[in-house]
Amino acid sequence: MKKFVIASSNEHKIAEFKKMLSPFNIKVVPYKEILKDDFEIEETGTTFAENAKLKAETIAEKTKLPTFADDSGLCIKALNDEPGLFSARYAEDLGGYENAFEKLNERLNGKDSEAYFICTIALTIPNETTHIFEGRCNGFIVFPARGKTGFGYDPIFVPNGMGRTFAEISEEEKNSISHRAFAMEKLVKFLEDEEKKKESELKSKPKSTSKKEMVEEQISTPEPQKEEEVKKESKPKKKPVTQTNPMEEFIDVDVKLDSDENN
Ligand code: ITT
Repeated sequence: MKKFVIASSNEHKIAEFKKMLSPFNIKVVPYKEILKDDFEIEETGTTFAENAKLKAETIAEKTKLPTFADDSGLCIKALNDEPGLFSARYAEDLGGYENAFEKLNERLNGKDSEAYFICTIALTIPNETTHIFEGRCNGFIVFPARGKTGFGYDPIFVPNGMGRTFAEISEEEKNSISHRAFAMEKLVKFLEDEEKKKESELKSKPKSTSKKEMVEEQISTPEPQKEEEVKKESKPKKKPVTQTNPMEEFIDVDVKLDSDENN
């Protein structure tokens, strides 16, 4: 079982990620379960990727564990992609989602309601590069709001080809077509590719050819000792200290990130 810390305080997002990643044997641990000090990460970025990176890197720095974060939002084309990056704050400032729906209805005033949800995930492995994965779900906005499942803007968003809002479909259905699911799919593929790369590197590695390995071999096979020398060794040898890596279960996949194509 691999474990990743999630740098999010949004319980709905955390629940979606947990469900999406469990079939891949990946456990998602909210950062608040690990870090005792209660603090919020200020989202000062100007893009979804910047904010996701900021969240993942801040928590990875504090926990020293592989961490991912999602920055997401609803973009309405006729409103210059608003509320977009400020989706959470837009609803907060208006006193909740019901008020935000009302405001958006007023602003759209019957205009074309083409929209999309976007999700950008940043994955940070401590001391390595941060990788970015993006997913989108295209659809349109409907009023009045419909449905009870999901969260946030789900009751006013109808994904293309669905006919029902994100809040009218099951969690499983949403998790198979959502912006978050598409971004997560890319992340999982990346992990699988890294694992395959690592396996084939191990297989193709020639046995004991490098200088380093020859030296190591010499160190591990010392000259046989003379009988007298063996007798002189009266002191018992110290027990070898076996070191365990506290991060082992978190880095079950030893992700080697030496390039960042998505950045
Ligand atoms: P964290 O930063 O702690 O993860 P947050 O909710 O503040 O939580 P964001 O800054 O990424 O996260 O804001 C995302 C907002 O976009 C979210 O609060 C909703 O308003 C909206 N949103 C994103 N994905 C959504 C989804 O699947 N369904 C409905 N609304 C969504």
